[in-house]
Amino acid sequence: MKSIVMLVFVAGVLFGGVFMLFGGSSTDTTASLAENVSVVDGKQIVVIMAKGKYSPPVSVARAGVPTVLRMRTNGTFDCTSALTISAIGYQANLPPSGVTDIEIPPQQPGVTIQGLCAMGMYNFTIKFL
Ligand SMILES: [Cu+2]
Repeated sequence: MKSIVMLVFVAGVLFGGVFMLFGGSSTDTTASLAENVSVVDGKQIVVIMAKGKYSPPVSVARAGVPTVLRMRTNGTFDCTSALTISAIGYQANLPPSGVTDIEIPPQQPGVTIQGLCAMGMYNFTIKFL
């Protein structure tokens, strides 16, 4: 009788462990990342378009890996091209059309980085999970 109780207990721990293992690992796969976030050669690339607004306005990225913020412009003559990201001390004017890569060092989980236009009207955020 004692051994049956023990067996049920062991089985419970095993199932619980397996459930936690799979439950835990599924949360950090690329499936949970936004469409504009990809991982290339261990670096994650977050693509954001600047034109009249920043899109997408919110991105979810992975914490703990080096990140490239890839700003795209295409006939952008509004102030979204004057970009400030104070968390990393970045401030620059993006070209009217083109691609600007901005390096973001690995971030802690839970950190949100915000990009802001020169006049503070438009912004985007990247949440690191
Ligand atoms: Cu602005």
